[in-house]
Amino acid sequence: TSEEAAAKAAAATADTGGPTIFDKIIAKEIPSSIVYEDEKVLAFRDINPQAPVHVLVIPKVRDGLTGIDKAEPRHFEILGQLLYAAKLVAEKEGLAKGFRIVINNGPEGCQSVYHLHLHVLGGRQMAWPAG
Ligand code: IU
Repeated sequence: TSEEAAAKAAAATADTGGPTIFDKIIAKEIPSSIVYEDEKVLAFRDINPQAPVHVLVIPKVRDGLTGIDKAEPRHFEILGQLLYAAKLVAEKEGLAKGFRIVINNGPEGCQSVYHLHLHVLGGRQMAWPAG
């Protein structure tokens, strides 16, 4: 609904460059349901799932990537690793019929956590355009 969309927009916050809740998830100070992990990347279930499968894929080291808008050539490798990890997650979660990868950026993009993350959504029919 438009009310839900407005609530999501209101929840969007600004990029302060400070630590985020994801640092604690990476450090395992806050428990999360981990779906995939390697040296560089962590993937865990979103606490407020928007689809039967909703997994967040994040770099373990933020290195300035509060959002995709901060990407620089030095990030080329980790950006590829994140996208590849998202594909592995989709495979592992059995999303053979399709899925969606989303990056929200900035207030108008409804970003609420300023540590780059890919949303992997699936397990239901998606609509287009996204709200
Ligand atoms: P966004 O693209 O910045 O809006 O996505 C942030 C996501 O992080 C959002 O879907 C939240 O439900 C999710 N999340 C989480 O999984 N665990 C948390 O402790 C917090 C947010 I805070």
